[in-house]
Amino acid sequence: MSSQTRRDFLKHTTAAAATFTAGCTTLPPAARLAKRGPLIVSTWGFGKPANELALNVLQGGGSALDAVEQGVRHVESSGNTSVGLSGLPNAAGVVQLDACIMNGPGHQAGSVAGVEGVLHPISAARLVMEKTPHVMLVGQGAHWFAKQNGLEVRDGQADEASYRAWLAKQKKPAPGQGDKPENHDTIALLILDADGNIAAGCSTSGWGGKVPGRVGDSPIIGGGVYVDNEIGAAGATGLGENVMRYCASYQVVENMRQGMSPTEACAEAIRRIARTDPQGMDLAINFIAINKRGEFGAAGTQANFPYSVTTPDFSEIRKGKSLSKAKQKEGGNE
Ligand code: SD4
Repeated sequence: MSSQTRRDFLKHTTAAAATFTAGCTTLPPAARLAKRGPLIVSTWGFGKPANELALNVLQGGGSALDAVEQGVRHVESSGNTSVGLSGLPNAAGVVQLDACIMNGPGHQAGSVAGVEGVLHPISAARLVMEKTPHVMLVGQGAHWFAKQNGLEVRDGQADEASYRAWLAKQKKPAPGQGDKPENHDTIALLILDADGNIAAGCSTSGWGGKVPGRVGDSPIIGGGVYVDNEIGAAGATGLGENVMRYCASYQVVENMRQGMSPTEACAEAIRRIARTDPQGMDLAINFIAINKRGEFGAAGTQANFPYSVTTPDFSEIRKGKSLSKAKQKEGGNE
C-alpha cells in the first residue's frame, strides 16, 4: 500500500472511529481490528480462497467492487455444489441462480434473480448496477441482459446433467437429513478497502429442489447483503425465507449503527428474529459483518458457523458466535 493510501485509510478509519465511538458498547475480545486495510470477510470455509483472490485484486490496484466480483466469481466457477451453475437444481431440474452486489460509495446496488445458464451471476448483477437505471432483473430478462453484455452463458443441457448428478446423490441422504430441506450454501463476501470504502456481494443456487421461480434472500438488498458506507456491511447464509422476511442484513447493519460490535450485531439480529418467529432458534440462519473501523464478526443459529477472514496480515477460517448448540441442518458444503 502506498504511504498516501495508508494515510488516507488511517484518516478515514480514525474519523469514522471518532463518529462511531459515540454510543459504542465495549467490543468483545473476539473482535479483532484489521491493523491496516483492507479487510475481507466471507461466509463458510470455501470463502477463504475467494477472500485471498479478492485481496490480490485489491493489492494489484483493483477497486473493492472488482475484488468482490472476482472473489465471488471464483466460487461460482469452482464446482461448488450450491453456488454457480454447478449448484443445486430446482424441482424441475433447472439451476436458477440468485446474486447481488452493493457499492458503498453512492449506495449503488445491482441484482439478478432466478437466472438460468449464466456462469457468473455476480457479474450480471454488477452490470445491472452499472449499465442500467435498475437494481434488479429476473429470469429470462436477466439471462438476455447478461448475454447482450457479453457474459458467458450456457444452454439447458448442463442443467439437466447437474440435476441427474444431484438426483443420484439424493438417493442416499445423510443420516437424519432425508426429510429436511436439501443442502444449500451461499457465498456472501464483504470488503473494507484501504480507503475505508465498503463493497459486498452474494451468490447462490439457493434451496435445492425449490419451486421453480423461487427467489431467496441472496439477491435481495438488505437480505443477502447490505452495505452502509458510513457504518459497515453484513451478509447472510442459511434459509433465505427466514432472512428475507426480516430484512436481516439491513438489521445487522442498523445494530452496528446503534453501537454494537459486528458479532453482537449479528447475534442480536438473530435473537430479535427468534423472539418473533414461531421457529425460535430453529431458523437455520447465519450472518457475517464488518464495520468501518475494520472490526468483523459472525453469529449463527447453528453451532460454530464457519466464516473466512483475510487481511494483509492473516487469512483464516473462524467460528461465528453460536446461538444454539444445534448442528447446521442444511448440511453445509465444505
Ligand atoms: C437461499 N440463503 O437461497 C440462500 C441459501 C443459503 O446456506 O444461503 N444457504 O435461501
